[in-house]
Amino acid sequence: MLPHHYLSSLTLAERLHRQKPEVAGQIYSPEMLHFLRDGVIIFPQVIDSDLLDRIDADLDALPRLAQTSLLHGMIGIDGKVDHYEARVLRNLPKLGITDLRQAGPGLKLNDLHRYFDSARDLAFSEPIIRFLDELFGSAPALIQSLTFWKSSEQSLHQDFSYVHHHKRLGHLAAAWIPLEDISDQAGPLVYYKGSHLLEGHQFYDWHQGGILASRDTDPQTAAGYGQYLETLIRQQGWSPSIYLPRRGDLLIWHGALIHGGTPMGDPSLTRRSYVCHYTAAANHKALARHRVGEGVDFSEPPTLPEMMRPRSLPSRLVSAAGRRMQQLFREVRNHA
Ligand SMILES: O=C(O)CCC(=O)C(=O)O
Repeated sequence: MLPHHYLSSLTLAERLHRQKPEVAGQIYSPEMLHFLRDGVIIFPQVIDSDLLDRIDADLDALPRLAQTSLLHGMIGIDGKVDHYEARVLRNLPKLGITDLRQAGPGLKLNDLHRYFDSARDLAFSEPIIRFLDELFGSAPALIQSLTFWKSSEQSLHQDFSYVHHHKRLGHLAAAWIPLEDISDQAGPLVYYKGSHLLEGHQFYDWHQGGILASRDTDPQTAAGYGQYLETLIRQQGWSPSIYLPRRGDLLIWHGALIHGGTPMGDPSLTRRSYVCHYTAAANHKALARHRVGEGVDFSEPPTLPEMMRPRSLPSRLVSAAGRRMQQLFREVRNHA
């Protein structure tokens, strides 16, 4: 995937904003124009407090890790090497972590929206979906959700290099939802306004001009990325913004905005947050299997006529057919 693939896959809103700002100015909301300029927008106090209470209750009810359950066996985790080597929540005690609150920075619970209605409702809450619908020009689709107890302490990066399981890379945005008021000592989110407006020559070369990171990237190239972004930031004169939200606020960032998690000043502080990445529905991998060219076909694969399905046959015929099949199978095997 080369820079021009990314640039030609940008949303119509962004392409218009880059090429014909006066036209974009007549079509899009002031919030969208702000986002297209800065690569980020903050909506103060828009997340429903009942919804936040519901997710709090679900997270509190995640029993201590020592009392594992099937759910814990399924909830994937990610983050620093020791975390993602544990893979699922149930394995954390092997690392000496028996309570999520004891885990150091970087632990992410993956895709809690698959297990908790509260997390799904939060990912699809109205202020997020309304805004992304305008950005993508069609319904947004959730790619992944991440739940953090503490800072990610994640180094500076742009999401499009890492989150790329969708069809048009330029259709990518994320929501950062604080689950509590965030202290400046808790390792808050940092970002650089305007850093999403990359030109073709400003992309990091991960491999032969390619713009995507992979687990196979050689360590030297991976290490060079952070340095590259630091240099770009210095050259462009972009300055850092630190996000210190209150519970109820919402931040949406562009998939190319440079951002990261700052180091924790006080390691005992939590920084509970819920982060969701989205693309447009038509680009989502789950929908991709229904794509036919630029169209969508939801028809089910053809099935056997009802009367030919085994369950509609009288059971003695089914078992007779089964016995005959086994016999044939034995004959073929003996013959071979
Ligand atoms: O919340 C953070 O510290 C960073 C999250 C992040 O970078 C991401 O999910 O892409």
